[in-house]
Amino acid sequence: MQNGFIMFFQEFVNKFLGQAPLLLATVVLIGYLMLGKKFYEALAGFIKAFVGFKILQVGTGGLVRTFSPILKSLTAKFGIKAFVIDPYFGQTSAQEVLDSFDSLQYVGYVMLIAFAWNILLVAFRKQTKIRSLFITGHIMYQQSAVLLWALYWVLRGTNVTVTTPIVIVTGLLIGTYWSVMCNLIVEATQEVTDGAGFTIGHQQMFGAWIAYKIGKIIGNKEETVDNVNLPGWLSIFNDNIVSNVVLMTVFVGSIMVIIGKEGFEYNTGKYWFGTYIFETTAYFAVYITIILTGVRMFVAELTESFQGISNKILKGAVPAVDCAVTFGFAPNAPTYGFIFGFFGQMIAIGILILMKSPILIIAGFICLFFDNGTIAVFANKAGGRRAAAIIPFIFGMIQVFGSAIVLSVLKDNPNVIGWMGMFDWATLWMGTTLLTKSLGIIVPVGLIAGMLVIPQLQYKRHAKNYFTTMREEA
Ligand code: ASC
Repeated sequence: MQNGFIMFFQEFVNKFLGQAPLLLATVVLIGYLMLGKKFYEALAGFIKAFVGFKILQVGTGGLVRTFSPILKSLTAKFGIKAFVIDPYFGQTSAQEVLDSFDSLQYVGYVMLIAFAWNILLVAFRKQTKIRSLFITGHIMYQQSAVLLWALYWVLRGTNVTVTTPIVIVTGLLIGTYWSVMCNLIVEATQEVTDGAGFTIGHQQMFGAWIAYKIGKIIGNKEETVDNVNLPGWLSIFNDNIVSNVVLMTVFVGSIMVIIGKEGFEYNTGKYWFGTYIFETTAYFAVYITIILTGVRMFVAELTESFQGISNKILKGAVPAVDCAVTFGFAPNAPTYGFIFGFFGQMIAIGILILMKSPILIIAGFICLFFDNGTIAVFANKAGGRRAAAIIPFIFGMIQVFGSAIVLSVLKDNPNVIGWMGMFDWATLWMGTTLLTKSLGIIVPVGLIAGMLVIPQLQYKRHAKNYFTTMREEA
């Protein structure tokens, strides 16, 4: 009986709460019901949120499928054995390592503890000053898995199953990170989206906040990437589909040329190498358009229905959603981020090769595009084109070096094929993992307490607008 219940619970966690579209659609459903909508209206919201999220996933999946083989061929061509910095390579490593010690199921518990902790911190927001609830389901699962793997590995690192204290501490730590960091970026996101009422719940919240702060210093916000009114024929670049395709054909196309025809499997009866390159790189714009369509669809539902939840249990809470949602507010910025972050990463990888580093890093598309794309959106808002170029360039280098450092303590397991690479994971979580290895579980425990101070400081600075407009100016 008891076993049956535990099994059902595990099934529910894995096959429901661990499934981002279902989790989000359910949040929408509950929100609409709380708003007092008719059941069939709530159900319609559930369906649109689910389908919107699935469309988003078709877009992200398509991007990965298009670009992964190119990056892989690059590796194959130059005979490099290395780790990929991409969230799905990080997640795969985490799942395989944990599974080899029969501990994969604990990821679900970590996620539940973290989510419950986030809800609790928002419920007591008068005291905690935390206003935002992290609801990016697929990221919640991914981060729970990767952090559990990293902490477990440096704390135990032997063939024993994960212990309860590690599960609880990991859950509270990742939950604190969600709560504090998506709350930290509320004001900046409001500026970026002109008061759309949500915040970012992703992998570079700390990074986007830094980019926004530095952007103000190094650039001019008036010279935004989207205000580039190019002369004459160049005006075709004002259209983000056109500029995406042109830029991708030049950048990714050059890589494909360097790799050479033999590096790709394509139908030579149907394509010349040139048309194959053009079609492949044009898919970039195709998938971006799909992503934006999906995002708009589910975010529309989420934003409306979330008011239901926040009005009832979490009045005034701000939903924290996928970073791609900000892309629509500065359509050229992600391209800037991608290109300059790419240069930064390539230089850093070159330095690793020159230094004969035992760990080589391979660039991953998600990290290049979504991480630096988001960084560029925030940098652009605060400091325009200059910031949107310089900051992703530097962050690209940090992503490579930080990931190489953390992999130096995690690599000694055959299941490890990569690391997240995203900014917060190359900085904050890199440091936490290394410090935990030398000082023990006291580090994550101390970090929970330390991070909770941040919203208090934030509140002191913006007390007047903190719970109302959440904008920088009154
Ligand atoms: C990630 C991840 C994805 C993408 C997506 C971007 O970190 O795991 O699938 O970024 O969330 O929209």
